[in-house]
Amino acid sequence: MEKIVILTGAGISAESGLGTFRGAGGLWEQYPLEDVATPEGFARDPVLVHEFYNARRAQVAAARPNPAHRALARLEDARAGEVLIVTQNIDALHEAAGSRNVLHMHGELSRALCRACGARWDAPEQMSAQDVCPGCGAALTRPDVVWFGEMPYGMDRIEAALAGAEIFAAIGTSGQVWPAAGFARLAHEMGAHTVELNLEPSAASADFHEHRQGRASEVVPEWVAELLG
Ligand code: BV8
Repeated sequence: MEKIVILTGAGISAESGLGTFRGAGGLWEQYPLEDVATPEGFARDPVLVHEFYNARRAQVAAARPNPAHRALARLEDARAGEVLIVTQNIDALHEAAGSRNVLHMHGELSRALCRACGARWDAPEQMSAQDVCPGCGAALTRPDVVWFGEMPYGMDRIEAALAGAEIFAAIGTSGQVWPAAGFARLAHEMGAHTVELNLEPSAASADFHEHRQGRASEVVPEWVAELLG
């Protein structure tokens, strides 16, 4: 199991130009969460939901990793096999920065899923309700992201990694979405040193031994430089 488990949220991608969810002008203000990030919302209006994710897919296509993503890739290179990134983000900026051991617990914008047969494939830039599954031909495709009320991906793998972690860090997450919001407490209870790197305190701040306040593009490279001594 990896010694360093890092949970990332929208805040690590903010300086790459991608919106966060709960800050001023956050994504959920423009689009009510119930309408675009729940299975019910998708059933009600698949056109609106595809529009929402098509807009984000276009935004992500223009985004580049920032120094925070790159610092985590350096950490993984220096500590081979010892770093796991569990990201709540559905962008691929960790991979673009060179990280390899990345688990997308809320799915990926770049992937599509068939609701009929469960097939997964690389999503086109723009998805529509008329798309058909390359596997079974059903016109029942959806973005391969985890909506509210759906089970996040990789939970067994995540819980095993938290149990063995020596260090647990959370970067750029507000600690308001479960079960990710409970990871710090779990890691803390199982003996890990817990570090929160964020612009401001989060809802989970009490679960962390250490806090490094500032923008990810500054505090994450500093933290990694210290770890690599
Ligand atoms: C589930 C994908 C159960 C789509 C998303 C208790 C236990 C279990 C579940 C629940 C529970 N209580 C409530 C629930 C239900 C629900 C939930 O948590 N609701 C909340 C709103 C109360 N949870 C779920 O439904 C989850 N599923 O639990 O299933 C189950 C059990 C059995 C069987 C079936 C199911 C699924 C949740 C996943 C939802 N999908 N996204 C998409 O992206 O469109 S969640 C969405 O919000 C994002 O993925 C993101 O992960 C998540 C959290 O947002 P953050 O990443 O934290 O971003 P946010 O904007 O909130 O904060 C940004 C932070 O960055 C801030 O702190 C800010 O200060 C900081 N920041 C900003 N700029 C910078 C910065 N930091 C550093 N530098 C900067 N420059």
